[in-house]
Amino acid sequence: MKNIDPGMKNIDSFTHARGESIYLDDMPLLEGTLFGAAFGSPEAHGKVLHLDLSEAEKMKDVVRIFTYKDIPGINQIGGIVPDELLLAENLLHFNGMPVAFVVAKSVKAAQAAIKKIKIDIEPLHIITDPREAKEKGELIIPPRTFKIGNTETAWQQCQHIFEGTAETNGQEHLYIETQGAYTLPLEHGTIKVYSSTQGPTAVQRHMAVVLNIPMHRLEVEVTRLGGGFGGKEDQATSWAILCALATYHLKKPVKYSLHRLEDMRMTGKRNPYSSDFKIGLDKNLNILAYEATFYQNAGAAADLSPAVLERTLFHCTNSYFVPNVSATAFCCRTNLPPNTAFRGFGGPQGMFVIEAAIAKAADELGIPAYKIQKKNLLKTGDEFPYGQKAASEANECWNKAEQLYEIDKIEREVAAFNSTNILFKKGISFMPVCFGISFTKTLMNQARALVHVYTDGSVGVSTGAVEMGQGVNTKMLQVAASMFSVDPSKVKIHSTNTFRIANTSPSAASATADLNGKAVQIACKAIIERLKPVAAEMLQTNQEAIQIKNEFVWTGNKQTDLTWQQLVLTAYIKRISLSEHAHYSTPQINFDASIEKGHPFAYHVFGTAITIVTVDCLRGIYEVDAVKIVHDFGSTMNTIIDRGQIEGGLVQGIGWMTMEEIVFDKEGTLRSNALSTYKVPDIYSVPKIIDLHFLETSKDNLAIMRSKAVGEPPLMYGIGAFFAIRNAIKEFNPTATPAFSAPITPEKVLLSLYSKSYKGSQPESFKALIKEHE
Ligand code: LUZ
Ligand code: MOS
Repeated sequence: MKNIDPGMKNIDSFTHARGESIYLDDMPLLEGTLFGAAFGSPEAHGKVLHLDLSEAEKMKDVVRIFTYKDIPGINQIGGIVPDELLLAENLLHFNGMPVAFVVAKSVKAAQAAIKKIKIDIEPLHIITDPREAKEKGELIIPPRTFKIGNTETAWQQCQHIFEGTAETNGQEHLYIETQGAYTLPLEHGTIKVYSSTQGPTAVQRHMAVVLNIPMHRLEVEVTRLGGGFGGKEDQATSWAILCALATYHLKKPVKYSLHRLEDMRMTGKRNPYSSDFKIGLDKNLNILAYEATFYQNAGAAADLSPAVLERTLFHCTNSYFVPNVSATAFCCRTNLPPNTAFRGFGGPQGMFVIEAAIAKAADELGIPAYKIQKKNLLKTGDEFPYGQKAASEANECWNKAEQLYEIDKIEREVAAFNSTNILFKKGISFMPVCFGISFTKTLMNQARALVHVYTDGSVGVSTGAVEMGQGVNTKMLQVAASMFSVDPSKVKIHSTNTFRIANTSPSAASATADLNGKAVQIACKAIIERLKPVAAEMLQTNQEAIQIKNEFVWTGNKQTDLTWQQLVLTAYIKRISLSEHAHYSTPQINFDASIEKGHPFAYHVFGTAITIVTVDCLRGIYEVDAVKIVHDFGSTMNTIIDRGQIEGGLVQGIGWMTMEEIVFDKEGTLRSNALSTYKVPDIYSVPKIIDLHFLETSKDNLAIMRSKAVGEPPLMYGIGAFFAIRNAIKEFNPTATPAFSAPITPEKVLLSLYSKSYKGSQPESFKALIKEHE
């Protein structure tokens, strides 16, 4: 073993910058490749009366159009609940639901044929609102409740009780690379699948069912994705199976890479939630009781929503200890595209609601929210509503942030600014985050790695991890290089392939580096243990004295002349195996859903963000001046990658909270269906300052090389922007009570600034403006 270099660059950075990295759309195509396009339902809910493909089939270069009737196996792709068809049969459940798959000799011909498909539909009632779905009994799974203590009796001890509602909208994944797949026919009925998926095994498993082909004949291969963010954890599957269905029938390579507009219309997004809360505090601001009811908008099928819902419950108290909690969540079926995993996976939606409850209490009590937040932070040993106990203190990051960033000074400066400015107001917020690491479904917490040492001393590593820009391949390379103590250039991370690594969990839940990295460690260790006796024999010493360091064999603390490469070659000549396939499963985790208690997480990641914003009170627009973060990394193995995850997650969270506004009309048609109508953060909306302190903690943890998972937790720092903007609005209009409705777009800000109850000291010109507005 040697120490890793935490300053190592992402191994893809140069090829990315030069445009040489290979994505699905960069693959050279085989001769005879055909191109697919899906025809999606034009209505959100209805019965198919007649589907007329005749005109489309006659179009030039159209080869064939497939419908559910062409499926040789079972028309079913539901992962958790079997409620999702690959291709619609008689009922249409959302606008964009795939009905037919056109295959043609060019992309243009396929797209042209789509326009010639005719469909008669008998309309059915369309539901877009999760509360309406719940009223009508449209629940995908029975409701779930997490409980600790007894809220019923606790209310009586509360000095203050506040209630309210909170809404969070969905979010487009907007991966730079859209969904897509390329399938090739191989011999003996085998199909090779190139898919832009986070879950190669999910693609393989469902494809096996739909095509009625055993999994061992479906080779799913992934080099890298241009982003996933959860959108390709489950929803890459259908596009790959559609291509494979055509390959199955036509024995030809088939490619489909979705147009951005198709991707936005036909794929699911972050689940919107509508929630009710009730919070009770004693006179010292201790939160004694909390109740929440979550109405999750699942869309038209379960997809991953039941698991997302579970994570909402796991994170419903964020970083706070609350002794009496009762939280219930409803998984509501609506006529929107099935919503799905999105960075944070329901956690952010749950956390937003308790932050809203605390803000509401602060409003009513006339105190800053941070007084309540700080008072109630988790301490070591505090029990979460699901039974696990906190293993560290949430106030470690919080206190460090207060000191390091000189919160007193920030507050003085903001107060001075606000007292001297009328049209611009600043707001501050604290956002503590506590996020559980592990798939909440215990069985998914397993991974495998296949490590080969070649006779020239170079090393090849395969795992179940999918590189999607998050840098997992770099981390896997660091692990293998440090285990063998060889130069990083000696290690190559291979593509993810279901023939090399079987039964993978998706790259998700922030757990990919932990799970796959530990499997790499185990594999490398096994090979080293086989090399040591070889070295001992060559050096005429005992194997306990042998160490491999910097590509040399050492005995005791002395370097010998025996090189790594000589050792490897000798082992080969002696017919010792230089390959290992290893398995890792996270120890100590369990969860019993029948009582909703257990120890589901390997560990928690903590952090605190201080956000400072400026609101332009004439226009309702705002800027994020600074986000100052203290984040608990355990001990980071790669500062560049981890910083990238923190900054990217933060900005994505700010986008969700402030500007990304998904609009479906009452007919279930997506109105924000292009980048012209859906605003994502650009370089101008990034905070002007992002300060990041790497809090290094010495406690043992189950993370890879003690470097804690970093993919999802920082997204939730973005929630701070919502509350900072809200606080700035209140500086301008102290009686304003901006709704807990995210995103807090400039339109909503403007309406709050000049809400009817405005009593601020405004200039004369404003009085006229306000009058007009009323
Ligand atoms: N996916 C999943 C996830 O299947 N289970 C999880 O717990 C999870 N958590 C975060 C992101 N994706
Ligand atoms: Mo994700 S939301 O970890 O695929």
